[in-house]
Amino acid sequence: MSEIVIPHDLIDALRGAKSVVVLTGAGVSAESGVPTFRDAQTGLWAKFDPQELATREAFERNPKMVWEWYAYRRELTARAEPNAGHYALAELEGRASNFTLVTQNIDGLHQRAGSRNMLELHGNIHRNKCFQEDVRISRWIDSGEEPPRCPRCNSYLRPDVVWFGEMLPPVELDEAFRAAVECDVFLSIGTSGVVEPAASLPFIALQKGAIVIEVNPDATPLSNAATFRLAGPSGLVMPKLVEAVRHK
Ligand code: BJW
Repeated sequence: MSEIVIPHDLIDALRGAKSVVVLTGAGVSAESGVPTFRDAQTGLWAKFDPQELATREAFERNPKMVWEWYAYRRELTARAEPNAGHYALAELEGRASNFTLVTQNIDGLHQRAGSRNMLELHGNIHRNKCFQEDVRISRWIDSGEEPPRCPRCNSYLRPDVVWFGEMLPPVELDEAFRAAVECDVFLSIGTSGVVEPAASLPFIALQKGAIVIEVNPDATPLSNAATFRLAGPSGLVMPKLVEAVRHK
């Protein structure tokens, strides 16, 4: 990989920004050993398409299989540690006057790295809710059945994540759109940019005149439109970028 050079104009924009928004995706956790969503699944799950497991219909058809897929990923993310990219973002939050981290990730690694002003658009794998009533449930009786049953209505429990065809949490979504409209610098990091409505956020920021920076080793639908593209892994690029903002 060629050396990543951070342009001076980009550093100046970040240092002068009154409001910074960062959108993250699964690529940010790749260097923590969490597979990205669209990467080939590993081991037992290699033969399943994740896009066909992350739906209400899949859960209705085979609740035990979908629950076990999430149990496997919950354990994987619980064992993972935040990487240099997560820590760089937590530091950037401390340096920017008005900073919003919008994440599509459900793994909780940003929080563990110290990020605070965060919006989780697709939920969190470490929480559960009732499939029927959609209320969060944190305790239940473990009868050994999988999925476990809701202690209120006896329906199945499911992970508190957003599946295809489901609405995103409205408060977080509104706040993310408002932040994208108002920011002067927007970073899109480690996301393929194919899942709506999150994929629209950098384009809204661009339309409103923000500087948009993409960090991703691979090209995405945003790459040609972005003001700056840093083609490399976030665990390498983000510490460099924050270092450059720290001392110019
Ligand atoms: C690195 C790296 C390194 C690797 N460093 N980078 C408008 C048009 C068309 C369709 C729709 C639309 N509006 C809504 C839809 C339908 C649908 C949708 O968008 N479908 C598209 C796939 C076509 N959206 C929805 O259904 C959403 N709901 C909704 O809009 O409700 C209203 C509505 C419903 C129905 C119809 C119309 C309106 C809900 C979306 C929920 C997404 N949920 C998931 C699963 C969460 C739980 C789980 O994990 O199991 O969220 S899907 C999955 O994709 C997950 C992710 O958060 C999300 C985004 O993926 P992400 O993070 O970008 O990961 P990858 O794997 O795609 O990419 C990784 C990237 O990292 C790559 O680019 C790598 O290069 C890069 N990378 N290493 C930096 N080291």
